[in-house]
Amino acid sequence: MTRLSGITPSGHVQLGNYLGAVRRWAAEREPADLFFVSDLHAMTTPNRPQRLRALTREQFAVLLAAGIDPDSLFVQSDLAGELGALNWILECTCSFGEAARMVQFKERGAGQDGSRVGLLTYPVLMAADILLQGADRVPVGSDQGQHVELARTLARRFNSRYGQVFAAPEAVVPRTAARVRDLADPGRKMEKSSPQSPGVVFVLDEPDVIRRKFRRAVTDGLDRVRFAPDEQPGVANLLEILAACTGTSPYTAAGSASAYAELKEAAAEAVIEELRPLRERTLELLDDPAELERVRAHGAKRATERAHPRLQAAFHVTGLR
Ligand code: AQP
Repeated sequence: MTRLSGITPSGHVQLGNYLGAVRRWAAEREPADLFFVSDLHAMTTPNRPQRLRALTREQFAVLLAAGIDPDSLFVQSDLAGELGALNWILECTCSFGEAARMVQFKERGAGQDGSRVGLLTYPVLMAADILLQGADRVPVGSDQGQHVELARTLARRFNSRYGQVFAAPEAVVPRTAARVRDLADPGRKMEKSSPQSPGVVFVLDEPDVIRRKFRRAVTDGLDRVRFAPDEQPGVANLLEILAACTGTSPYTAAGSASAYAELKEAAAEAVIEELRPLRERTLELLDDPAELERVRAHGAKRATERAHPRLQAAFHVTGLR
């Protein structure tokens, strides 16, 4: 069984990415699991080249610093040639109607003349990411389930049209659906592409910046530290963060503070302690570009070697080579 997970360099890695995904990837990984920085996907929306390059490096360093095995880690664009080739073959396996029916495209791009074609076709590129590496399990949030379903449809259609080459992947829902919310707006999830929000905590934030963001966290007027997500979403978010960083449950965490100020301080200090080794190791790696490049080249070589036989088989059965 091979699981594949990615992170898009659309912003700096935030606390939700770390607690909900990266920390688990490192802790629960199986030998065959694969992780990648999906820089090609970041191009579906406007971005600046220098920023994209810097964010890709930073995310790669964070994944390494979190303890992900260098053998299973790569940057998507390091396989751009192989992915581009398979992407084309899969675009010619996918109908326009199927791509246009993707909910994310309908929400973000449909009907807008200026939206990028890549926004329409990126689920096909995502299928190429999955099929090229032979991944059969793809952990995703509910918003991405439809894309994995498309990858499954394309794998099956390709296999029945040309011959068995690809494993048909399945979406898997991560064990606990942790959703870290924006501290300034607990009605929405924390997102890395909202850097202007004062409620997004980045994993490389200085401790004092983290303290300030928690001090300003939005709570409510009930003045009662209790885990009641529907009634008190801001307080519940703080309790979930505190619990995630101290290895306890939000209900137990509720017993550790009697006032909001105390809870905010406890959550901030727990986050600072949780992130300290990650931050230090990431900064060390970013200070050593040669080592980072060496690990990246190693990951690219391993991923290309894994992809090659499958791509050759796809070329062969389609009559391309
Ligand atoms: N707030 C969150 N709580 C828990 N998990 C989260 N993830 C993202 N936000 C939270 C998980 O992080 C992994 C990598 O995310 P992604 O880069 O693939 O894209 P995303 O889910 O769209 O993340 P962001 O931060 O919200 O990015 P933008 O702002 O670009 O949309 C995924 O496993 C995701 O579930």
